[in-house]
Amino acid sequence: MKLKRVAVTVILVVMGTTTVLSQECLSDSLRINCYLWEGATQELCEAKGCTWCPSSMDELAPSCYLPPNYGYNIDGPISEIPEGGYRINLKRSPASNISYVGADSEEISTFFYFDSDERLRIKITDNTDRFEVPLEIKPPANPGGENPQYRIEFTNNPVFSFKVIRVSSGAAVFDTSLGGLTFANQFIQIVNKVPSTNGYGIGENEQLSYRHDFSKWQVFPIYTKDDAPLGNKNVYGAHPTYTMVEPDGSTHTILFLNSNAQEFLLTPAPSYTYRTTGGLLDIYIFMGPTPEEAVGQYHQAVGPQPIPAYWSLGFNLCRWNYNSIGNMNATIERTREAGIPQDVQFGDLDIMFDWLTFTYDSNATYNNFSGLPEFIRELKTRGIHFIQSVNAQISSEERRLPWYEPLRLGHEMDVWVKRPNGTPSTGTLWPGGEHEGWDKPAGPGFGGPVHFTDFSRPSAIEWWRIICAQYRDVLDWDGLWLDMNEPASWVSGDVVGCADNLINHPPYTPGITNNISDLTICPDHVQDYGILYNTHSLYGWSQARGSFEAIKPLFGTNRTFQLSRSTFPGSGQWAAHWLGDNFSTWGNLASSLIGIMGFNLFGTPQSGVDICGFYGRPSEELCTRWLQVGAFYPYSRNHNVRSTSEFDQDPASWSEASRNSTREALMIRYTILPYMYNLFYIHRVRGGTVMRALWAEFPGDQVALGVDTQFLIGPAFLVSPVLTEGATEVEAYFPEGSRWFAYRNGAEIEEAGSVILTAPFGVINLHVRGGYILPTQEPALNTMLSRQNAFGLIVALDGSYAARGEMYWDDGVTHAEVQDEGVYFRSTLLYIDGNLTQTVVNDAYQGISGLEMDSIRLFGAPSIISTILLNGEEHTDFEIHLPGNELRVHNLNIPVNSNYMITFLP
Ligand code: MIG
Repeated sequence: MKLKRVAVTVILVVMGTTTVLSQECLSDSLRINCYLWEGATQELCEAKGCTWCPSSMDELAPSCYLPPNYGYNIDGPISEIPEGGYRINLKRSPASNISYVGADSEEISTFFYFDSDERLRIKITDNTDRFEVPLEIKPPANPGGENPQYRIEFTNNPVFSFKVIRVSSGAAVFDTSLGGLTFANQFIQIVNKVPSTNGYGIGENEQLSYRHDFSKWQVFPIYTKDDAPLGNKNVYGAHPTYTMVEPDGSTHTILFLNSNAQEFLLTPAPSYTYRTTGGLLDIYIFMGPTPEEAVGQYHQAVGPQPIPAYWSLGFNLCRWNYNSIGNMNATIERTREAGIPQDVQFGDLDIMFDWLTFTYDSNATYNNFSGLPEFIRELKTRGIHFIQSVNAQISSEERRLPWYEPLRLGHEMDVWVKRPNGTPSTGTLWPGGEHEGWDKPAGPGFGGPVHFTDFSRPSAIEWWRIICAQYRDVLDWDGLWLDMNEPASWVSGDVVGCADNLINHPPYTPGITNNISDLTICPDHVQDYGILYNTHSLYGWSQARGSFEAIKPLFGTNRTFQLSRSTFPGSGQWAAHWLGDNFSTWGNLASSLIGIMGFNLFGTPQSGVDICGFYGRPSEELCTRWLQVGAFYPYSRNHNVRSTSEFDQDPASWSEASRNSTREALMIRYTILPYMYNLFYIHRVRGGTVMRALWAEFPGDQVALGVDTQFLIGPAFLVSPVLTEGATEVEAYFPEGSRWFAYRNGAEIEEAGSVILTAPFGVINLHVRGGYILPTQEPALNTMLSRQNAFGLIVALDGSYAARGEMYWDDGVTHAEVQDEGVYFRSTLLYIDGNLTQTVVNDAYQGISGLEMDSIRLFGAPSIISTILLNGEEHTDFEIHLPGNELRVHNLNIPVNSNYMITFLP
């Protein structure tokens, strides 16, 4: 057997000063709630065996809390496990007979798996056959390892607890010494005292600050739900993961791989108290140590997003209720006439016949979409791609038969989620509802009956492939919009209700909206991979995966695109994400930054929100500001609710001043798209974010840790938007020790710290960070056109007048299985001592030949440049722009895929 790779220290702590004598009250911040329900009294509390003591200072702290002898004790010798690591068997402590909900496991085991130097897995289970999430966690990049960044310490006094310690600093990144470990059939709890309060992530919910607030005993509930993002409610996705910056700036990411209804409680200890209602504890710790490394290790484990189709990174237009091809076309036309780029057009419910998914209203029965197939083909010749929304809920009304193929074939191929008695689960949704002037009602019983596709069943994937192939023969869509996949329904449970049992009505429900069958399938209904009680929050994840597998072959060697509303760790492998039904408010504009940065942590970098807001009518000012910000979302789409009082909010529907603003912002997006594309390449091969907060680059900067009103695209492109009504300036933060240049004229920020920037109506502030080289391309009205244009570089120098960058390029369309086939171009770029060099690393994409690198913008040179040598020959076509002292070089005409050197002389 191999030698131990990780030192395990057993510390026998003699009951010391931290353990409180029986009559004293435990300080508020260290308490673990012992009575989970409302209305705790001394009587109820003590009857349970818990400790009662009214909280002294903090009104939110529990008065009824666990005594120190609650938990598990080590039982028998510690054994090594073959995968590398240790197993510790535990028995419930005889000193405490407290049980939260009953059915506690008397014997459990904690497994420490030393996956790699960067990655530790901790699994806690009662060794019975419990549900485990069917996500394949990828093996670590460097398995084993001899030099782990962590070590583990544990103690058995007064009960078992452990610490995962960062070797380099001594910080405990996971520390269970506050107690509280619980393993019951429908209630599992672990309390993790954390080393700082700089925590980010956990979702999906609307968070009003990016950095978590540990002072308010706040709960982040997790259970996928079709609900508008309004504060700490559980909404569409489930992401039990956070990233934390430690006191010395080292950063780790932790995943709690579990799909049951669950919650994180943030306490002032500070701790993340984690509770789930099933499955087991399967915890992955990614040690970083830089923020991008920690997050990147997480992405590599759950599976990163493939490099997106290039066109999907252009501007997307969508609206619910164009109601006719005429309106859809008018929007596209006015966008083009305004000189505003567009790469994608969406179709929503209104194109369908009677709201039946996989149809279109060919005879203009409800809405005039006859001729849609021809219209879509025509759009494509102009470089506009088409994406159509679909639902996994299929109308089950008898009257649809025999002609409605999704239902007929679905029955035949047996693809539905089932009731315990084997008949298909039935909820209700759009199809079958009235049409004229009818909006989504609040109560149950509206719409028509639907069955739910079981994407964990192979026959369902096959069925989906057949249905999608048939649909695509009719409408030549390029990708699918997977909506309502929480899964949503308009009845709670089933049209016949849910059985009264402990699965449908568990003893403890986390702080989710209403209950676990609210507007969705009954928890005791079944999919191939388990009961919905366990799999509910995996539904959208399984649809994205199954649908991707089904439709991928339809596109041959080409990439397709999926946009999924419900997500779970690993979803990024198959779908991009938008954050659902937001509101046209300034507040929602501001929280969009937090939401999208969160999804970049979660592994779906291609995320965005409905620009200008879904519900409600934005003012021109709000929509214009939002379009300026949305131009830099990794995924950029304008979308709008249907409404009885019809109104448009697409960019060309506003005044000329607004259109000018949008055009400029989106043209900048298209200009820097090669830089953004390279970030998606990096995400694919190493993991990491596309949109990130300043702390991701400056984790040691105390101010940067709290900034969530600005964001970075990659390491080098900073967006400082206006997020409040009427503002014409913004306060922006520029960290010490870095240089920043205004994107538009190269003017340097003179002093680091908080800076007031002017931001008149049409302007969004953009800065490029010194030390970086950004590949760019001349923009155009869509990427089909821009991809034929000349490339350029923005070279922004750091304090030692150096910069570096890289470029990835491929055809943007065929599958770029980068490691396997290598049909791509890649180069590194370096500026040092006045010499800019490109070194080609891989030159296997033929389509790049013929394209030129034409222009350079140089920011921050130490002195005015007077001579430029291109591969040794003098090049005279350049000028200096004052006051920014930006150097602009033109007409270089260098083949993009060549090794070159450009010398800049004073
Ligand atoms: O019941 O397809 O979030 O973007 O426009 C509403 C109609 C269904 C919800 C999506 C929204 C979409 C809408 N859908």
